[in-house]
Amino acid sequence: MGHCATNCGHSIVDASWRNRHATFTSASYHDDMNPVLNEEQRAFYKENGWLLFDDLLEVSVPELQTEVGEIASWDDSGDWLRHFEMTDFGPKLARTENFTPHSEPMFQLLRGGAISQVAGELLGEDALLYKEKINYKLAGGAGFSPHQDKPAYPFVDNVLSVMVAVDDATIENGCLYVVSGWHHELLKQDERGCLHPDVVQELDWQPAELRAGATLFFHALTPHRSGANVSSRDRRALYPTYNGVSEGDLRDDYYAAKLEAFEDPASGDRVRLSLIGDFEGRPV
Ligand SMILES: O=C(O)CCC(=O)C(=O)O
Repeated sequence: MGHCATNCGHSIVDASWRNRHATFTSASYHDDMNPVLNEEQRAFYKENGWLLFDDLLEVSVPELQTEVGEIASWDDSGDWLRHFEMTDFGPKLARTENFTPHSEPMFQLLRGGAISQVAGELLGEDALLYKEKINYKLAGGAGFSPHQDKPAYPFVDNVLSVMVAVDDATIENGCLYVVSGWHHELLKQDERGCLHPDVVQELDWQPAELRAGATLFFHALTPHRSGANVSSRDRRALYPTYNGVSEGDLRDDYYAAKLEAFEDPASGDRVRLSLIGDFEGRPV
């Protein structure tokens, strides 16, 4: 996954083992002079609320998978967040958040590369990394109820979500389903902050089966959902979220708000991963 800036010959993956507790703090912005998107791609996103790239990443799929495996092995000794779910096969890791300050490969991939460049072009201004998560959806892992992301993102309006497929995502292992062209307003919600059943049944849900390494950009108002992983293969996915620079760097505010909300332990049949109740997994 690239090499050290000093050109010392060590891969950054190796360096990240040594620097696990180092923090990476600077942000980088997009390059106005060298846009990635053409007019057709911009128009497609504007009309549909999503845009897919098969081959945008600067890293190979094995490199991406190695770093995600490394992050999954972290314990609770840092300020990253880990969430677990109960499955028919026992407790499993469901999500890690706030890992770019501790993973140089992820820091470079999500804050300085083509993903943040395209995010900036779609936002219409420089993109700041608002938050990042890995949803593991290991074999037996639960799905996500139909929702729009926007209600889960306080403090920001010009915001978009991205999914990077770490493993192939299929209908059987719980790929996303998205609705095209419904990204212009907040739709009617239920008591969990997810889409109301009346709305859900009206929408045209299309599966987004993605090859590992594919990158899907989608508007924070684009309705989406996903099924459980009923296969025997894991379906890991990386989700960075970006906001426009004019709203400021609100990452610390977001994580403070999340920690405060999570001080009140959730009760009921669902484990909480987010500021809305979209995750259908069971508490451990
Ligand atoms: O990873 C998935 O299956 C869906 C995730 C999702 O919709 C979310 O985290 O908001």
